[in-house]
Amino acid sequence: MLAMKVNEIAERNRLIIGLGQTGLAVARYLFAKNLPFKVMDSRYQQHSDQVSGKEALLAFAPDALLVWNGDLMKDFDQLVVSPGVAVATPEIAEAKQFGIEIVGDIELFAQAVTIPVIAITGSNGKSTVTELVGKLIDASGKKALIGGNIGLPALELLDKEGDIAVLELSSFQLETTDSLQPVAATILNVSEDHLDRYQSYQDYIEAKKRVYRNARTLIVNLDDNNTWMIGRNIMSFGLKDCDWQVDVENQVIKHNGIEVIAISDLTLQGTHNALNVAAALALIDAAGVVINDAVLDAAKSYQGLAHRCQLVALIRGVTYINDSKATNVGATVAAIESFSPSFASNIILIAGGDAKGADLSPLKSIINNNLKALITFGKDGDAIADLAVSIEPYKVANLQQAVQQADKLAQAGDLVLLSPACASLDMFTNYMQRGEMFARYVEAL
Ligand code: UMA
Ligand code: ADP
Repeated sequence: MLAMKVNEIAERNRLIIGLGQTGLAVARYLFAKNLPFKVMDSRYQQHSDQVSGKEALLAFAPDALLVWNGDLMKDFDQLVVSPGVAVATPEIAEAKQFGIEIVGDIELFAQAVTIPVIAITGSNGKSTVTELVGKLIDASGKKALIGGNIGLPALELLDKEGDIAVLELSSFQLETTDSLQPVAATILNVSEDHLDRYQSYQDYIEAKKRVYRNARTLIVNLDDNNTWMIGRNIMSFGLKDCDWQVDVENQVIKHNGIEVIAISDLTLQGTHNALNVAAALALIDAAGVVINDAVLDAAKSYQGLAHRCQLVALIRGVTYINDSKATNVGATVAAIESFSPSFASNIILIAGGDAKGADLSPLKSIINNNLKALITFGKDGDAIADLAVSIEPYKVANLQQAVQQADKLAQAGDLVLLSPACASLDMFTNYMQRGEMFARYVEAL
């Protein structure tokens, strides 16, 4: 049982900040340990009911929820801050100045976990690689527990039986984590994201690099120097000659120069996904998992997650793909690059939403060289449309109109790709709702 800890978590006067999934998991964890805690959420200011976890919390801790109050924060020993709340929030920054310790849920997890941890971060591919690593470990005969930013708070893994914990970690979670000692840690790739939360791109990269602190083996992407850290125990993956290479010319994945998987045998599509498979194999290799035929078969048959380059329908010869999880420019570039060999210039891209302050210019050449048409919508849709010079962009008011416009333009053999390069939150609850709405509008055609 994971709950049999070596390091018993110390009793402190704790304040949980944020009552989403994370805050609730921290509260449940401390409650189960009989440790004191209170909770504040910035959305709970004037006794409003706008806080998702409120009812669930009050069911077991009726006095725990306090109204947001910066002065009161200074009465606690430790703030356990949810990833959705910036540590730079004035009240939290002030408490920190005052000497209050700031941690996150992953730090509490790190202090309690007793099984090896694989830690995965990066701008894109985290969830895919996390789930895949879990499946590969399971195929090897060991039991993986997956959690973190992928959607299951890490602390909830502590009650479960397993041999290796596989954590997807966001830059936000890494900012408040010090004690994690992964057996293997990776930054898969870095491209601009979350610049609404960071003062600079470099700050975002530095947050990601915290995953390597105390890691036994660092898994770096040889093609992306922002993922490197010099002078440590390193294993590499990438397109060039390295430990786990995606050899595009010969269409194989190689380990130390020897072919292990033909890319055509993978169910996942695109070079970016072949790199995800190479990274996953490197991670389990570094964690000491034996890579046998069952593991390689699991890699080949892995189908990927919904909303990531997912086939929605083939209607009158037109392929519709939902890549709603492309919430940054890097993901959209990867999607178009992976579909271009099959669809040449027959790609109709639907993009737009909240660009989170990112530099959109890396989309420019791909828009002008690889697309048949561009349809934009949402808060930063116009900024994307402005990048088009060799094609005339279509600016529409919403996703439904975008799908209808795509239908008017599409001919048999074309690909209609929803890959927004933006967050969905200006018009949808989340990327999943955006992807589901896309599928619904497509089905109605
Ligand atoms: N919020 C406030 N005030 C508060 C607390 C939250 O306004 O006091 C807002 C935040 O700004 C945010 C939302 O509420 O918009 C939820 O924030 P949260 O930290 O409470 O979210 P959780 O429900 O705990 O979910 C978090 C991660 N969310 C974020 O990092 C924003 C989830 O990642 C993660 O799955 C979950 O913990 C379990 O570990 C989601 C995410 O979008 C999928 N992550 C970002 C990404 O992948 O790009 C980093
Ligand atoms: P994350 O958890 O980092 O957001 P996901 O696996 O959920 O990553 O994929 C998010 C988006 O990034 C999807 O649009 C997906 O197609 C794309 N993607 C996945 N892997 C990569 C990669 N290695 N490089 C670039 N884009 C990728």
